[in-house]
Amino acid sequence: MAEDTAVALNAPENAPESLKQWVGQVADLTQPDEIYWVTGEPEEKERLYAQMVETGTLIPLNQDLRPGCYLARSAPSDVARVEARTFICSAKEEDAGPTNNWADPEQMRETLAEKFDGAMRGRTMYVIPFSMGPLGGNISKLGIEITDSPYVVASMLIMTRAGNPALELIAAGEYWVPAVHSVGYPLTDAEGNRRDEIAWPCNDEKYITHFPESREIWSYGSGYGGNALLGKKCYALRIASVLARDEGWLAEHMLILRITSPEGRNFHLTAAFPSATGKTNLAMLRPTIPGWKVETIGDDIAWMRPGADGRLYAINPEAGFFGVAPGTSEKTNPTALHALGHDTIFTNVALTDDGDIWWEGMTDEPPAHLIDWRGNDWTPESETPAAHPNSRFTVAAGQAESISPVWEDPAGVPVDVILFGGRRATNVPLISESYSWEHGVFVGATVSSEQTAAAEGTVGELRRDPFAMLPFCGYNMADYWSHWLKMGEELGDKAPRIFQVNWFRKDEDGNFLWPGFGDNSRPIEWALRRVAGQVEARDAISGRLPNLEDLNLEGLELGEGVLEQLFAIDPQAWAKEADLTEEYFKMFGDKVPEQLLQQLSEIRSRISQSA
Ligand code: SAT
Ligand code: MN
Repeated sequence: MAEDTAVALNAPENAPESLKQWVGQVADLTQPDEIYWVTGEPEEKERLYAQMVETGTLIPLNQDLRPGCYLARSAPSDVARVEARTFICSAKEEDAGPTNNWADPEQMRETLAEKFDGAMRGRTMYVIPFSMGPLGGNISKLGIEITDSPYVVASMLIMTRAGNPALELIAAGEYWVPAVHSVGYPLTDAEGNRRDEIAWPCNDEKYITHFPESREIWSYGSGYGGNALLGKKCYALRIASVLARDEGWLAEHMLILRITSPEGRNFHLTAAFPSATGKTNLAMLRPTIPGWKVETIGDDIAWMRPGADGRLYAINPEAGFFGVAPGTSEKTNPTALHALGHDTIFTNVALTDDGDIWWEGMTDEPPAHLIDWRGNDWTPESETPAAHPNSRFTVAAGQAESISPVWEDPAGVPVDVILFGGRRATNVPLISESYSWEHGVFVGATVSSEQTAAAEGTVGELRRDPFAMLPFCGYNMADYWSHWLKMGEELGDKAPRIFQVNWFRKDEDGNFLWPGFGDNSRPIEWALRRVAGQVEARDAISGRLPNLEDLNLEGLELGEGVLEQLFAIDPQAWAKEADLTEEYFKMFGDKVPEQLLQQLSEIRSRISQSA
């Protein structure tokens, strides 16, 4: 309800009228005590952090060991993205498709109006202008996030290019996406009674909502990660995938690498991997083959657009890494670990007695005593993990020693190779090249992981994660496949080559066949040599496979027959999988593009030829 004593807008002079109007409307609805426009200046950060230390939201770490580093502990009920509470509110249900939660936009607007009514009472409402992608770049896009969480402001300042420069572009008339966020924990009630601030305010009821037609985001009740940092999954994937469909580009859940060969040729690769398949490690790959250099451009999201020369150009729309902490070690990902030495926000990791951080997998031996992510004493005898399994680090991408000098090139980098990975104990070879763009889209559409623990479902069952976009596609997944096919037609022979990789194949005793990590550079090298026209391949059911002698295995000891097992293809098992794919496609009804059904029948004919 609008009050007579409306809060001062405090808008900067260059804020356009339409933006001021929208901010005013959100303020009328949420009734904050004050409005603050984020500038991105260094003093602002200092003030914000000091204020969060005071409320207990941030705990300063030992500043000698980790200068500029802080620990946040979330509420135990607010530790991850909540897919069951994530909604695509398209006018028509079929436009959300069978893989999304759809909600009627009219009804959702009513619900949100109720939830946001007075939601920011007693709080400061922050207005964050931000750019996804380098400022002013032709693939980049702008947004405004309104939030009542200073933790979100601090995180957005790391994860996006936030503040005055972004506002200047908006003032100059650039398109921007509106995004509203509240933790849903007002400090004052309608009668003016006040309650105390807590370290991690949030609400048990959560709504992460997207309106693809009006291109808006409204998020209520959570302060954590992708639920609250609305530039990331909400904008850069769900809303951007809709923009990309309408404007002829691609918004993808992909890392971006620059790889330089010993001869000095630069290749650029993007890669989609489902969760728990080592995507962050690949983004910071340290190749074990001599002479090759790998640089990071992005670790999570790629926006890709055809350039004037007809090739596909990719940017990382983000400015930081919001990475899973547990498992990060000097062995698994030294680059990530080193990036966290200063100016990092850690969320839900454990605290050591000397004011440093620790998580499972960081060292072989856990410290004798810790304070766990809930703030309780912890010893190696404790039955619960010290760090939450989804605990995170938030760090500027520029802090990674692997960051590429071209990572902020507003024009992006030309993509040579697209990789799709899954977590497959069987069937899928170490690397396989798609026969065509259509075949590559089929491979992306059928990406899957085999369930390995009973807790995840039936062991051995395939969990599909098409393009690793299952929770991130803002419209009907089958329409998204059609969009990819259309992009392939436009790119023609300038399209990147598509490969499928699988680091997770096992032998009969359940042991991994491939060492992974730095050695993943070996099959990738083969893919790049294919692009350079330097090696032949042989046709197989899955796609084109390396002639085994072409793989660079220098310095790697593989057991007898292991390489053959890594590339073994059992026609019967593939026939079974083709049946599962046919079943899976049925879920999308007649929206499944004809070309993908054609690919399925081509696989079946390759199977019958080889049987
Ligand atoms: O919380 S995020 O959405 O940023 C990360 C993830 O869950 O993939
Ligand atoms: Mn991700």
